[in-house]
Order: sequence, then structure tokens, then C-alpha cells
Amino acid sequence: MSVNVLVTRPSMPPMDEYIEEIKDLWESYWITNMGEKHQILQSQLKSYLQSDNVELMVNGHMSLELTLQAMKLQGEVITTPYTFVSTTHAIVRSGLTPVFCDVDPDTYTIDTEKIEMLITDYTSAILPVHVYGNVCNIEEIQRIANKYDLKVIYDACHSFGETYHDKGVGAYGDASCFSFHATKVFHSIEGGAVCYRNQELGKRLEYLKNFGIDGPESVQDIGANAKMNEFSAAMGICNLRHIEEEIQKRKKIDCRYRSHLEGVKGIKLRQEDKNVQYNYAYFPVVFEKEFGATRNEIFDALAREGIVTRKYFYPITNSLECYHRRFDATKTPNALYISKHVLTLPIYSDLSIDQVDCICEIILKMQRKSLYGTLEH
Ligand code: T4K
Repeated sequence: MSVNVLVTRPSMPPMDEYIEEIKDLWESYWITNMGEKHQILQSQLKSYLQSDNVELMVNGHMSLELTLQAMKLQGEVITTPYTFVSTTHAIVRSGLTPVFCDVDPDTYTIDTEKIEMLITDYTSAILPVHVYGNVCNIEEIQRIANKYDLKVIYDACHSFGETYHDKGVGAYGDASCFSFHATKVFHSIEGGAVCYRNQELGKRLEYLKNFGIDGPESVQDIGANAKMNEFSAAMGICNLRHIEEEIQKRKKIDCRYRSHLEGVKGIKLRQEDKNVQYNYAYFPVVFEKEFGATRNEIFDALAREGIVTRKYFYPITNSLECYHRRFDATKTPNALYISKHVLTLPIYSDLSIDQVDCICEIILKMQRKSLYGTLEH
């Protein structure tokens, strides 16, 4: 069977529902700058994300940048290179120095045993990533942060709606930054939000996203433009109504993949943490040597059948050419290894079970071919 599948596809609300939601924008003529839809979505997200403090943003990236700016951080920020480029860029573009900590080989999140050895007099914060929705070792990160008086900002762009010990993931650390990009479990076309603890930080985020303007004749800081517009907020309002169904459909796809791939020699899947309620944002598979076929061969074999997978996250950010060899990726060997062996398989709510079966069949055929030299076996 030949299918045409992309790694992800945005979930669209019923068109009538969105049209209904945006109708009043033609009456109000208020289409951006913290209008009514913005207020409604922000308030609904406080409840959904179980966080008293939520500031909507134009995207996940600006959520990170403005949070770093609002905290007035200086010096070094300990983070991981196993992430989307945005995380590292946000640190560097904020005038801070990223210090890369390796990741845990099983969860791909920051290896908390390696954080303390990277702390110097210049360290001001830790910026771990809940990569693929795998929740970091929150307790240990907080213990270290408290001991050295460091801020903790989570890149929570992959973990919308997840809970850890029954609390929204945004409730941990000093702040958590979410992405509502079209490719995410929940989207507002483009969008993002910061969940935060400290009210002062919230005030700064509010004016930093609007050029630093904090009153009719007052500009407090050198801010940016990171406001979510009303059409995006309306999309968010619609999608939030369907979020539980979205996550359940993804869970079924995740289960189906596991039914084919779990226990296969040379295939490593995420081990679930029973304290986490997942959102099934991504389906990463690490292909080890024993599998036979390499990650790149599987990528190509799937592509030949019209199935687009992604090597999220290859190359790792401390090896990117834009950083001109400023960092040494061999110092984060786990991250380097995973980036060379991982493939994220298609997952989105409308992906059919037949398509999942077909993807797995192609992968398993590749194994038979490399181990036994035949497609039959
Ligand atoms: N931190 C982390 C850990 C992140 O993963 C991200 C974003 C951020 C921070 C920053 O958040 P944002 O500022 O983006 O809110 C995509 C997304 O653009 C990006 O949001 C996401 N992470 C990253 C992991 O993936 P690309 O360059 O892979 O996107 P693209 O255009 O290749 O799209 C991927 C697939 O999605 C395509 O194969 C087709 C499908 N697609 C995409 C779009 C845009 C659609 O079907 N429809 C669409 O409209 O970065």
C-alpha cells in the first residue's frame, strides 16, 4: 500500500465553528492588541493548564525570549542541545551564554546528575526542555536551583496539557513556555504562552510583549511585539473545545505504533512515567545498531512510499553552523548519539490506523531485509 503522509498535520476545528467565533470581529473592528478573544483564551488556559498566571504570546519562541528578558538574567544559562533550535537561539539572542548539559539516554531530557558540575559564578538559570512531552526530573532540578539560587524556565513547547503528579506541568519552576504552533497538539495557528509564578514577572511580560509600553505615556523597557492577534486567539478558543478528543485520538495512534514496535530488537521507544499524563505530541523512535537498518535508511524507505518523517532533533543545536564551532557537541555524547539515531514518525489525530500499520510494516520489512537479506521471512 502506498500512502501520502506528513509527519504531522494541524487539527482544524469545524469550519462553521471558527466562522461563528470570528463573526463578531467584523462588528467590533478590534482585531489585535489584547482584544476580547485574547482575554477569553487567556482565562480559559488558566483553567486548562491549571495555572493562576498565564500570559499569551505570539509564539513559543518569543515566550522564551521575553521570559529571559523579564527575569533580567545575565551570564550563563544551563540548557540542553537536544531540542528545536528555538531554545538555544532564545538564550543567545537574549545576550546570554548557553552552557550545554547532556541528556538522559532514556528520556532525552536534561541529565540532572550533570548539572551541578556546570554551575559557575556566572550561572543565572537552568532552561530544561520537556522534549517530546517527556517531563524533566522536576524535583531534582528544583533542588539544584534552590541550592544555587538559580531561576528555572522550562521549555514546555511540547507539553501542552500534560500533568505531572496531577498538576499542570506549567505549575513547576519559575516559568514554563508553551508553543501553540500549527504543528502542535493544541494550536492557535501561531501562538504561545508563559505560565509563571511571580506577579512582578507577569507584569513585565505583559508590557514586554507590547514594546515595553506600560501606560499611555510610559515605556518601561525595550520590549518587542509578541501579542497574539484575535484571529489566532479565536482559533485557540475553538481548538481548546476539542483538545481532549485530540489527545485521545493521538493516544490510540501511539498505542498502535507500540503494538508493532515495542520489544523489537534495536528499537527504543519512550518508557512511560506513571506520574505523567501525556499529550502524545510526538512518536520518536531510536534505531540502535542491532536493528540492522540505519535511521537514514528507514527515513529514505518511508520517503519512497510517500511517508514524510522527521529527524527531530538532528543536528543538535550545539553543532549548528550558525554558532561557528563555538560549542563542542562531543561534550554532550548522549544528545549527539540520539540525534543521529532518532526518527519521529507521523502522528496527528486524523492519521488512520491503516496508515500506522503500513508505516510499521515498511520499518519491519527494512529490518528483515538488513538482517536476513530478504523482505520475506
Ligand atoms: N521550543 C521547542 C522545543 C520547539 O519544538 C519549538 C517549536 C519552539 C521552542 C518554538 O515554538 P514556536 O515559536 O514555533 O511556537 C516545526 C514548527 O514550526 C515548530 O513550531 C516546532 N517547534 C518544530 C519542532 O517543528 P519545522 O521547521 O519542522 O516545520 P515544518 O514547516 O517543516 O512543518 C512540519 C510538518 O508539519 C510538515 O511536514 C507538514 C506539517 N504542516 C506544517 C505546517 C506549518 C502542515 O501540515 N501544515 C502547516 O501549516 O518546525
